[in-house]
Amino acid sequence: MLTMMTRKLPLILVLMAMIVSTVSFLPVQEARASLELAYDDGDKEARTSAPQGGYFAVKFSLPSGCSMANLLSARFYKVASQGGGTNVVFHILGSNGVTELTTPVTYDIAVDNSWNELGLSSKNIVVTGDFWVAVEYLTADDPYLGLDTSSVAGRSYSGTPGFWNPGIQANLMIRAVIECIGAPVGGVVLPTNALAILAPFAALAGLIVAVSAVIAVKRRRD
Ligand SMILES: [Ca+2]
Repeated sequence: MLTMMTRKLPLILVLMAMIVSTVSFLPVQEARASLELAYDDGDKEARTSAPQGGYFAVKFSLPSGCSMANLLSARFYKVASQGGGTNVVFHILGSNGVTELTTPVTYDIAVDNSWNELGLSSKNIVVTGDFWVAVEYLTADDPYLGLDTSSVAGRSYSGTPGFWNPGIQANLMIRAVIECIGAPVGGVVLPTNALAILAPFAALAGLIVAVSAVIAVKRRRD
C-alpha cells in the first residue's frame, strides 16, 4: 500500500507543477505592464525655466531585471506661468546624451499645475540602457517646469546635448513611462504581486521534487 502511494506521488507532483506553470503565465504577462520612471518625489517646491534654445533633461536608467524597454511616453510637470507660447521640443536621446532615438517632437505643454504627457508608443522607441528625455525651450522662460528640491538624485541637467551641466541641486519634474520587453529573468522589480514572480520558481521547484521522487522510486525497485 505504501509503495503504491509512493509511485503515485511523482505523477501528482508533475500535474501540480503543470498547473502552477499554466497559472503563472498570466501574472507574468501583467508584470510587463507600463512602469513610470521618476527621480522627483511628485511634490514641487519651486519652478524653473530655460532661455530660448536652452534645454532641460533627465537621464534615466532601466530598473534591474529590465534590459530592454519600449518608451511609451514622456511627462513634464508644468507650473502655471503667464507667458504666451508653451510649445517645447522633446528630444529622446541615447545613453551618450546626444544621439536622437527618434525625430524630435514639438508638443504644447498646455495644462497648468499638472503633468503633461507626450505619447510616444507609436514611435516604437526601444531603449537598451540609459536614455535621456530632453526638453528644448522655444520661448524664453516659458513654460515653467516643476522643481523638486526635497532631494538631489543627480539625474537632472541643463545645457544642450553634448554640453550637459549636472549642477542642478534639485530634481527636474520630467518623467518617462516604459514597458519592459522580454520575459523577466530571475524576478523583476516591477510593481506586481509576489505570486507572479514566485510562480515560475514554484513550478521549477515542483518539477525538481517530482524528478527526485521518480529517481527514489527507481532506486527502490533496483
Ligand atoms: Ca518635493
